[in-house]
Order: sequence, then structure tokens, then C-alpha cells
Amino acid sequence: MDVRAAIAFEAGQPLRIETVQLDGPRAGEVLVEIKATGLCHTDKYTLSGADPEGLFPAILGHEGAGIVVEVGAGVTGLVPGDHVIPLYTPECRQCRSCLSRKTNLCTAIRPTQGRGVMPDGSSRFSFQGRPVLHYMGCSTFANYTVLPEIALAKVREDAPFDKICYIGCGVTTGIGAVLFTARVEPGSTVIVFGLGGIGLNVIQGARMVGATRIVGVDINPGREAMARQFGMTDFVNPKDLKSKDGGPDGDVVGHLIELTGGGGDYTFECVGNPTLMRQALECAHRGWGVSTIIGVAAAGQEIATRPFQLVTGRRWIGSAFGGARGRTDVPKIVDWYMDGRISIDPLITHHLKLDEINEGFELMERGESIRSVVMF
Ligand code: NAD
Ligand code: 022
Ligand code: ZN
Repeated sequence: MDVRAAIAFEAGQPLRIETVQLDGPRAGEVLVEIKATGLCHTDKYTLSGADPEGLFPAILGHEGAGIVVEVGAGVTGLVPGDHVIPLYTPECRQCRSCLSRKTNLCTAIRPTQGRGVMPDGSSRFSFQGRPVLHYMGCSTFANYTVLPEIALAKVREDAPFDKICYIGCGVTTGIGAVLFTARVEPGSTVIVFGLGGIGLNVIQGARMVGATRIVGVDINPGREAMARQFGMTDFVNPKDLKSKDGGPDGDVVGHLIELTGGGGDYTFECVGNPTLMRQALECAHRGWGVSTIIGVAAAGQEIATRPFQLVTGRRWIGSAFGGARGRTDVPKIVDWYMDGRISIDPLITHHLKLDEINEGFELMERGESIRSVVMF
């Protein structure tokens, strides 16, 4: 069938909107009409060419929501008309990882997903007779896409697509890191580095579980107001901190430890900057502080600290997709949104048409958007 898609033909070039051919679903697969998709950092990173694992030509996008149109042989859990959210972290419930209950990183289709193809090794997309690759198993920058059944969460039908698409990445990543990865307790002190889409969702997750002190750190003063709306109690702009030696950088870690009376019970890095990852670890409380890395650093970057920081009881951990098991947890998060327990609407700062998708990446680059959503 003909579908409208934004194709990444090569690194560093803008996306091009074209009519692409899409084959129907094979065994275990599902054809989905995508109604809305968010633009996320990883899409921009891959398009830039800086991602050594980026493959071209491909149809990017991994933060979508839509409706099942057709199911392939052997699909038992979904029927046409179901509302779904694609999962770049699938949940097969059968692999060693799923059965371990210790991780959300399902391995059932990992090798083929990384190569931009479906589990049978082929692509469903083509343009002018040549295959176009899938991306993160989702390819939501197309008005129709095909996914494995295990990579789709079935969600309630009264939820608006242009808001719940964000649960396909940013919302679940931020809230999940608090609930599922760090397991923050009521009464905790939380420190959040980076108040973009991820950091704001960490903040609302922390508020939801009853954290009493939520400190936000960002160099963009424009992020303070929204963060306070989401539950931040204290704001620190590192640029405003005076340095002891007259140099450009103040002592962020020392300031945060003093402000919180010893450091954060839980800290989160939501930027992708190794210097901030170190600061987030070192401002975690001596003896028990847990620091969670969420930000994705550029390929080849390394993190450092003194072993003393860990020997004295701090723990350094990381979180992918908020530690969420997609088919189990994503429908619950949609319910929390519909019940008013979490807020998404103010985070969707821009609505775009598919033709305007490149402008969405420019808004992201300039730090003007939290989330831009393309509606098909
Ligand atoms: P964003 O650009 O919206 O937000 C980043 C924020 O960090 C901005 O407000 C910016 O001002 C702030 N910042 C930049 N440099 C800073 C510094 N030196 N000190 C303090 N603040 C600084 O990005 P986002 O959408 O919130 O994503 C954040 C990160 O999370 C990205 O690296 C993204 O790839 C990653 N991410 C990870 C996962 C996962 O599963 N682990 C999922 C989604 C996103
Ligand atoms: C989503 N991310 C960043 C912004 N939006 C993001 C990027 C990577 C991961 C998670 C979220 C991630 C963490 C760990 C892994 N990935 C590896 C998982 C594994 O090996 O099982 C990751 C994922 C998907 C892909 C690449 C890396 C992919 O499909 N290409 C989950
Ligand atoms: Zn994302």
C-alpha cells in the first residue's frame, strides 16, 4: 500500500516527505495506522550522522500512537480497531530477560531491531523498488507502519493520540525511572539535572510518589516556571553560582549538598552529559544515595568519579525506557493520564503537520520546544 512518510535518506540531510510502499503484516506482525508521533532526541541524533549505529535510508520516529488496521497470522492479542502505542523496548514475556523480572530489556527481537529490519530479516518499507529500513522497531514518521505484536501496548480508546504518543518515550522514561528503576519512596529528597521533557517527567513522577523536596538543576532559566508547575520545590542555575577561585564554574555539588542538608536520596541525570552524570552521583547522599543515569551520551563518551564516592555508599545505576515493561506498564500510564494523576498537555508545546517535521527538529535544536507532535 501507499503510505506518507518522512524518509532519512542520508546523515545530515533534512527528512524528505515521500510516498512509500508498505507491505502487509506477516506472521506475528501488525499493521498500524499512526495518528500522532512525537519528535525525540534520538531521532535527531541518528539523523545528524553522529550515531555510529544509524542506518540509512530509514524511516525514523519511535514515539507514536495509532490504531490496528490488520493483523498477521498467529496474532492473538490484538484485533483491528484496537488503539496501540508502539514500543521500542518490546515485551515478549518469554525471553530470559522478561522472565528474570530484573530488567525490562527484552531480547526477543533485539538483533534484527538494531539492523533496521523485522524479525524475519526483511523490511516492509520500500521506495522506488529499494528497501527502506525500520528504526528502533517503530518507524512512526509514517502514517502506516508494521510492528511485531510484542512491540505494541494496547491502550484505552478514549485517550487522545496527540498526547499519549508521548507515553511511547518521554513520559514513560521519566516517570518510570522514578517508579520502576530508582523506586523513590515518599518523603525523599530528589535532585534532577536537566529540566527538558525527561527531567519534567522525573519531577512529576517524584511528586506522584510523595517526594517532599524536589530540586531542579538547569542552565536555562526559562525552564524554571514549568518545572515548578510539575512539582519542583527548589531551582538551581549553575551559571548563577559564584566560584571560589573566580573561575567560570561554581561548586554545583557542594551547593546541592548544602541546600539539601547532605545530598539527594535520589538523583537523576536527564541531559546526556558525562560531567553532569558525575555531579549527579556526587551530590547523592553519602551512605545511601542512588543516582540514575537517563540521559544518553554521545557515542564513545566515558564517565568518571573517584572510587571513594561508591565505597562511601552511593550507587550509580541507569535506566532505559524508565525500566517499564511496555505491554504491562504503558496502558497503566495512559490510565494515570486519563485520571488526571499525571499531566502531559503543557509539555506538548508544538503541533505540526508531517510536511513541517524538519521545523520540529529545529525547535528542538534551539531549546524552544519541550515536545513537538506531528499529527497525521
Ligand atoms: P531536552 O533537550 O528537552 O532537555 C535537556 C535539558 O538539559 C535542557 O533543559 C537543557 O537546558 C539542560 N541542560 C543542558 N546542558 C546543561 C548543563 N550543563 N547543566 C544543566 N542543565 C543542562 O532533552 P530531553 O528530551 O529531556 O532528553 C534528555 C536526555 O534523555 C537525552 O539525552 C535523551 O536522549 C535521553 N533519553 C533517554 C531515554 C532512556 O530510555 N534512557 C529515553 C528518552 C530520552
Ligand atoms: C529514546 N532513547 C533516547 C531517546 N529516546 C533511548 C535510546 C536508547 C535506549 C533507550 C532509550 C537504550 C538503552 C539501552 C539500549 N537502548 C539497548 C537495549 C538492549 O540492548 O537490549 C536501545 C534501545 C533500542 C535501540 C538501541 C538502543 C534500537 O532499537 N536501535 C532500547
Ligand atoms: Zn525517545
